[in-house]
Parts: sequence; structure tokens; C-alpha cells
Amino acid sequence: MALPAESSQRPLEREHSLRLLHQMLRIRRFEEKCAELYSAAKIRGFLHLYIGEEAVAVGAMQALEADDAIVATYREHGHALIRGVPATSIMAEMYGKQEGCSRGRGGSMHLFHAPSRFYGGNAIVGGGLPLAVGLALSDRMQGRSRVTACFFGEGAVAEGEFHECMNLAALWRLPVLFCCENNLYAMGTALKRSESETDLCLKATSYEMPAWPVEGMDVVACEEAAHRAALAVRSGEGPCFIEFRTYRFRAHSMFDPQLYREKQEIEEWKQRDPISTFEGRLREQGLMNDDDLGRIEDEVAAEIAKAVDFAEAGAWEPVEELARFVYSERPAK
Ligand SMILES: Cc1ncc(C[n+]2csc(CCOP(=O)(O)OP(=O)(O)O)c2C)c(N)n1
Ligand SMILES: [Mg+2]
Repeated sequence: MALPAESSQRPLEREHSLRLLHQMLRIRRFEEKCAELYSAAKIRGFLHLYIGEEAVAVGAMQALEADDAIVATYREHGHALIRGVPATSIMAEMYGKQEGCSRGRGGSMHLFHAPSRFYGGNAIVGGGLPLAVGLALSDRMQGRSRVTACFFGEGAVAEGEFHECMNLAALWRLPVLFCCENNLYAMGTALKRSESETDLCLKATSYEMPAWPVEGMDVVACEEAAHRAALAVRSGEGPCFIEFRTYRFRAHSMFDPQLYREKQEIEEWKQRDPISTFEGRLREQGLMNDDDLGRIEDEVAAEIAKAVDFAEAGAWEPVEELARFVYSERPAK
């Protein structure tokens, strides 16, 4: 029997709670804008939205320090934003402009920003896990007290890489915080159709790694779990695994008729929207009023408008530069 997901009953503090709400709204509004720009053919290629899952990235990232590293999947716009990658350079990347954080060469699925230690944006399912283990190994060998947070979907547990990474990270007690975003589907495949054992924590525990499930629609529960896990990882106890139980409200990507799930199921999960439920909780506790929410929405709207203007004004990389970086450049002598 899978464990019940941890939720949070802790009393909330106003300033911090408003910051959490602000962060979740930044992701939601940024991605709503991306969907609109995709329809207008301003953004091309693939686009995977995180809408519905915002509490996971926002909550989990609260436990990370500036020096820690992050590895994410192709559903990573929110993680990049919260990590501090400027919205302007993310939007320019979505447009394919050279001012983008990956010089317009990566697009939506390959956001990358070394100054924030944000190592992608990885399109290959499970592909981020070995990167995270390698980053953590390098920290361990150089005696640095850092955490690498690795976000991945539950679809990755079907990959051999997942098991190799769990094993090595646990065997060598590497400082990795494995953040599994279990939204129940890998494209159109429900977890229960592809896994003989659907208890993901049990898989991690079989590698002798502490693992527990968390209510992924509750930003405070996500934050508490991440703090607890990051503390253990940072203090040298080895890796931890958190299963964030969440749900994506939109299609897998922009082309997906969603024939694999019932509309009613989507509607039921929307009742647990991490943003509106948190807003409700704050209002109930007298921690937020209409003015607060209006101010936050205005700030978010201004940030996104600036990002779009920046991307619009950006330049395409000149054709002569296209082969640049195929080989590394020698530093000037
Ligand atoms: C190795 C590999 N196999 C298949 C794909 C095609 N693919 C893209 S997304 C995806 C589903 C992944 O689902 P999950 O890990 O649960 O993440 P989610 O999209 O739900 O966030 C698949 C199979 C891929 N990108 N990489
Ligand atoms: Mg999934």
C-alpha cells in the first residue's frame, strides 16, 4: 500500500505566503502567455506547459541555496523562472532569438543558465538524472557542501537510467535531491499501464534511499518536504527522493487530443488548483485581500509584458554563426 501524501497544517506567515503566491502566479501567467504566443506562431517547436504543477517547483526551490544546482525536464519554464533566470531571456529563448538564455538554439525544452546553476532543460526522458548524479559527484569530490535538485516526471522510472542513478547516488551517498513530479501520465500512458509497481517511493526505498510522497498541489507541503530533504542531503546523509503528487491541467504538449483521460478527472483535479486553493487559504486566514492580489497580478503582468517586448526586439542569430560552438573555442592567448 502506497503511503498517503504529506500535507501541511502549519499556520502561514503573510509576507512569505504572498511571495509563494507571487511565484506561482509568475509561472501560470508566463505560460498562459506562451500558449497565446504559440497560437500566434511567435513561439515554434515544442511547448510543454507546467500549468497545474506550479506548487512543486515553487515549494521545492525554497529549500535551495544560490550555490545549489538544478536539473529539470522539458517542462521547465517554471523552474527556470523561480531559479532567477530572467523572464526576458527565457522568453527570448522561446522565440529562438540570440538574446535567449541558450542563444536561441535550445528553445522551450532546452533552457540553460550557468550563472544560476540551472543545467537544463533536458528533452530526453530520464536524461537529467545522470547529469545530476555527475554534478553531485563533482561536488562530493571537491568537498563542497552543495545540493543538486533533479526534477523529473514519473515516466522516467521506466528508464534504465533512473535505476542506475538511484543505485549510484545511494551507494556513493551523493548529495542529490530527487524530485519526482508524478502527474500520473507520461504523454498518453497512465502510470498503471506501464509499471508493475506503481508505488514510486518503494522503488527509491529499494535502493536504500529515504523517500516519501507529498501533496504536490499544496505549496507549503512541498516546501516543508523539500526543506527536510535538503537538510538531510546537505548534511552528508546521502540522497533523498520526494514523490510530488501533482497533475497537469493542459495537454502533454501543444498537440494532444487527450483521449487517454476523462474530462471529469481533469475537472476534479482543477478543484485542487494549487493557486486558487492557496489564495482561498490566505483569505480565510486574513493574510491577503483584493488589493494584495491586484498588486501581485500587476507586477506579474508588467514582468511578462517586458519579457515579450524584449523577445520581440531580439535578433535572429546570423547565418554565419550557425556552426559556432560545434567545437569548443580556444580561449584567446
Ligand atoms: C528517452 C525518451 N523516450 C521517449 C521520449 C518521448 N517522450 C517525450 S515526453 C514523454 C513522457 C514523459 O512523461 P513524464 O516523465 O511523466 O513527464 P511529464 O511529461 O508528465 O512531465 C515521452 C515518452 C523522450 N523524450 N525520451
Ligand atoms: Mg508524467
